[in-house]
Amino acid sequence: MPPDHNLADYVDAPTAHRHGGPLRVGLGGPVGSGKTALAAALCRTLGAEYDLAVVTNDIYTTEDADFLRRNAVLPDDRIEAVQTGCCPHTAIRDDITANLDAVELLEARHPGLELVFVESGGDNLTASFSYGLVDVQVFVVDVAGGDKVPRKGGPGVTASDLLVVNKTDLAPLVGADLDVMRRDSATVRGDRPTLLISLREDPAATEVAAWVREQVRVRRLQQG
Ligand SMILES: Nc1nc2c(ncn2[C@@H]2O[C@H](COP(=O)(O)OP(=O)(O)OP(=O)(O)O)[C@@H](O)[C@H]2O)c(=O)[nH]1
Ligand SMILES: [Mg+2]
Repeated sequence: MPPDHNLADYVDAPTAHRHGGPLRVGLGGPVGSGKTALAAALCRTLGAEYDLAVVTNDIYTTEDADFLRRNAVLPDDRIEAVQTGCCPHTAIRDDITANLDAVELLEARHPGLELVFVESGGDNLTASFSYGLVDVQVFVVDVAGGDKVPRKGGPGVTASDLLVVNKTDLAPLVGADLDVMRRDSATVRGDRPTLLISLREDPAATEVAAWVREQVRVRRLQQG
């Protein structure tokens, strides 16, 4: 790859919701940025509105699925864990078989399924989902990593359908300037949306839930 080439160019382009069945929403991002906390929040907020389910990816454990079950955000039979055993991005981009199997299992178990969240294992700024696995993808970074993160780019930051900058409550503690994060996100993402949130302060993830509702609405229109 030429050194000045943007990795985002290598992300396969969205194919206008090619899947039948539920809308599949990928939740990716660095380790600890709040992907599981966001999945839990979205399940709590949207669980009564949609027939929904979650797939979690962990490298060596089923920790995230166990967390969701423990917190009873959804009935157990709507939560599936994939143990990747390898780099998280491999299972969401290169060989997506295990994740597709998990989604299909959930679809078979719940024929009316409308919405599936697929949480990637925590990775780094180079991770992104194959659009063979998800219809839209959310990339979650956090304020604690420093306000330089958005301008460092990477396909998740630049090309995801929604960038979430989580843990804004920590900004004063780590000296992060939220205006810088907002400005740099807009610069690298163009028209793609970014939301700065704190799941600590808004455990319902109100704005992200509204974005997901809009994605479901668009999908229904496309499906006729
Ligand atoms: N202060 C603060 N902490 C948060 C917020 N959101 C999540 N956390 C905490 O951040 C830690 C990591 O959150 P997770 O949801 O497990 O992050 P993750 O991205 O799923 O982590 P991995 O799957 O291990 O990559 C947990 O201790 C959460 O309670 C937030 O908005 N503010
Ligand atoms: Mg997690």
